[in-house]
Amino acid sequence: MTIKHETQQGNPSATPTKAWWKEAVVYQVYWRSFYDSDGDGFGDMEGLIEKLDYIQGLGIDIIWLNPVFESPDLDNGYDISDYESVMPKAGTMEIWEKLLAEVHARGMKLIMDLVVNHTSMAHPWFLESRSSRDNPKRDWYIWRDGQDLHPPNNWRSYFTPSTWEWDVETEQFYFHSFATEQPDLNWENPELRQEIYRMMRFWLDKGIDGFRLDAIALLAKPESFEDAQNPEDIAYLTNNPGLHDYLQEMHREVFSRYDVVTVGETAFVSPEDGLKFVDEERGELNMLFHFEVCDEMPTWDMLRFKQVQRRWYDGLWGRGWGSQFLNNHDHTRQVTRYGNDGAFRVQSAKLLATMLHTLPGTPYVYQGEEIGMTGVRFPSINHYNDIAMRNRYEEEVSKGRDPQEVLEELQPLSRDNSRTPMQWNDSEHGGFSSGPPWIYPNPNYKDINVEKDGASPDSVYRYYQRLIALRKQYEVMVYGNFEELEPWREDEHLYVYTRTLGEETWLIVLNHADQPAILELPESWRNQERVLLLDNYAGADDEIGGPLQLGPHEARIYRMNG
Ligand code: TEU
Repeated sequence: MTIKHETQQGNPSATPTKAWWKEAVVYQVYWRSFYDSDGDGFGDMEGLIEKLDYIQGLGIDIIWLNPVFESPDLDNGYDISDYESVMPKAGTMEIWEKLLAEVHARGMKLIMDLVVNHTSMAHPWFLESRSSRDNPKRDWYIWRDGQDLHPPNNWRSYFTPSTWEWDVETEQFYFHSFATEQPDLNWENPELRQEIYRMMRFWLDKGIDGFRLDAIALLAKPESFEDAQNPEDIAYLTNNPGLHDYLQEMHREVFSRYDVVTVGETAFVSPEDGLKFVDEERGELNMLFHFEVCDEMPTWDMLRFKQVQRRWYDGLWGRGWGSQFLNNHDHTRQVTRYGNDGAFRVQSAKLLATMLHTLPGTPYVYQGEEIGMTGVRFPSINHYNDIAMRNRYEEEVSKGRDPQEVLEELQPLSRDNSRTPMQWNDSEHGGFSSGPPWIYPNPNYKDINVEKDGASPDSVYRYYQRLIALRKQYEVMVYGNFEELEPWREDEHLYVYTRTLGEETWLIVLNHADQPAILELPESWRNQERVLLLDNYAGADDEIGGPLQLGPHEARIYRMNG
């Protein structure tokens, strides 16, 4: 089979092909922070089973489970030491089987988070590989001679100043894109690839419904590891030649044989690159997470966000599929970073949700956003768990920088912001665990928790329920063409766009601001019959023919000529 490498732009006026995973809403469960069933301070799969009705109650279709494989847990499960067993912290294989059955019994699907760019250094494969230069698995990892004990090049990793670690046993460096304890697999080795494909089929044959593929754009490495001009710009770790050959082989050997969904975590991709991963003609992945917002937009910038949405809609629509998210286990909570987690927290949480669920692509709900959970500021580095943050803190302080200044610099984007325990009620530890949690809870759990949200007439959870129910009722929310209304294209606060499918037209109006706004619809829109399908102020609509008077962070969904 010839490898298809050519790719075109998307087709903005097309109607996409239909698929169950395009119509779905995904809920991400960072299980270690979700619910602890046995009081050991860690969330676990038994705890998740106890809360499945809560997730199903939202109208969720797919659960994305962060890694549960055996692991020393230095990077919270992203350092796998056995792909075919379960980390005792999370539970047992029997409990995993029960979880899968309970998810399916509720009509939901389960996708597993799988890390195949690297393993833990405790993985038996790596222990063999590092045991000697002529070990049969030596080439399953990436080993290079240095230059007079210096690393082969000047690349830095995501978590350390160098991607190379010296191994005294065999006197070579091994390559790691993340922590020293996470050696990269050598995807050039066909035997390694086949072993990964066999393992994937092992899990798919158990009945899972797909994979979230971790750091999947990093699989290929360059022929020669030349020095980077700017080692801080680590994009060189991604999208190297040969990547798509591996993904097309993976699709042929694994995904093509099952009715499953695959979503790639693809950092540093543009829409043009992205289409290579998800073009339905190419047989690679079904959808992707790009990071032109979460990696490159430190705080809210509406004009930049609009531009990113335009780029990706024009780049993928009609040919490939994308996702919508503004937080996950690596990125701080959206209402804090991109909304207003103070006076307008509830309205802002609902506005952001309305935006993500009405823009093109599959929406991903990260645990806790459905009750408007916020980021956190712990008082010292010792309160933080995230290996990425702790490594960076040490690196910066070792340069002689003021520790408090470094701490304050790293706090806003620390991954721990979104990893604090799920806040179920106002009892100790937020009802997450009967024992001290593995990570400090956000102190605001007394005010922000599932129980209190549920008792509120302004419940964020109930708003998500209504938003997700609309998706099931109206195909336009999934397959409708996207178009912004001209007068507000360059507005820094108002986001006004339509979704159109056949005769069905929706108008979405968002006022992303702490101030009210008055919106004069264009003549052609002003007098049209309309139905207010959803409004996060639950107020009456304005008179047809008159202006729309929007409160701070007000979001509305209209069905025009409804
Ligand atoms: O993250 C990969 C990674 O750090 C980057 O792709 C980053 O996520 C992206 O640029 C968005 O910020 C994955 C996991 O999500 C993360 O939790 C792990 O620590 C990491 O891989 C290593 O497995």
